[in-house]
Amino acid sequence: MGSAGSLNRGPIRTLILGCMGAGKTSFMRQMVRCQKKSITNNREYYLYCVQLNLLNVYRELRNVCISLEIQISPELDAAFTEIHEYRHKEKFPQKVIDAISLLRNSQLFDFCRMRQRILQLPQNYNYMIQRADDFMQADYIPSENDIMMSYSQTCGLVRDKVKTQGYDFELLELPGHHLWRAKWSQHFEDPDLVVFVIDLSELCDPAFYNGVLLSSSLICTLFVDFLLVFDIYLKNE
Ligand SMILES: Nc1nc2c(ncn2[C@@H]2O[C@H](COP(=O)(O)OP(=O)(O)OP(=O)(O)O)[C@@H](O)[C@H]2O)c(=O)[nH]1
Ligand SMILES: [Mg+2]
Repeated sequence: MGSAGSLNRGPIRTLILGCMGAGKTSFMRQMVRCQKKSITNNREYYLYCVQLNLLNVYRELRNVCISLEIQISPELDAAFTEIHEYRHKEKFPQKVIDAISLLRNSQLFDFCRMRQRILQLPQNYNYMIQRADDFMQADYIPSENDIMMSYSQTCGLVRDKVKTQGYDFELLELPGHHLWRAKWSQHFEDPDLVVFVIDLSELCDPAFYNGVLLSSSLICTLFVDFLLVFDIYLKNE
């Protein structure tokens, strides 16, 4: 980085790339946390996002049960339907709380794990289930960790400035959705630093548990695409 980030050179312009859900926003939040110890003064604004992550775990669990041919009792099936049809408002009604509690206390997760070690559930599902009771409290306000562990897709450009380890950084996250990936190359002109975030669990799951070659994974394809675009950009410079 040389003297980038010093008073003379201005902040280190950092472009953060990677596929959807790879951890770009989490990376930015970690950087902010390094500096300020807190990622937001408005934790209550993240209530909907955190609760939606919890609902999504149970919406996906139903699909997992179906694909693994796990028997679902009529009672549990009714609970899934309740969650599936619920139009999310920030205060969960009692019937949704009951449905979540019923499913959480059922053995469905264990049955699924017995059939398949890595489940096709949101990667934060363990955390969400463990914290479910708190999320359902009427006076619940998300903690910093709850926000860090929740996922919501970034739309548009997200910028932040942080100072850490004596350097100033100007962070720019570009969303990983394919519509945005086409625009990545437009931003290569600017940065001093490019951070490409890869979700190692996605690389590890197929490699260690299914024996699938890494070269066939979406992430590898995406990373190669990224290198090609970057290479073309450098050659045009
Ligand atoms: N287990 C684990 N989960 C993580 C870690 N870092 C991030 N996550 C989770 O991975 C998800 C990543 O979400 P984001 O950081 O919002 O993903 P993103 O790359 O910004 O995705 P888009 O904005 O959609 O392009 C969140 O659910 C995080 O909780 C980690 O170190 N360990
Ligand atoms: Mg993001």
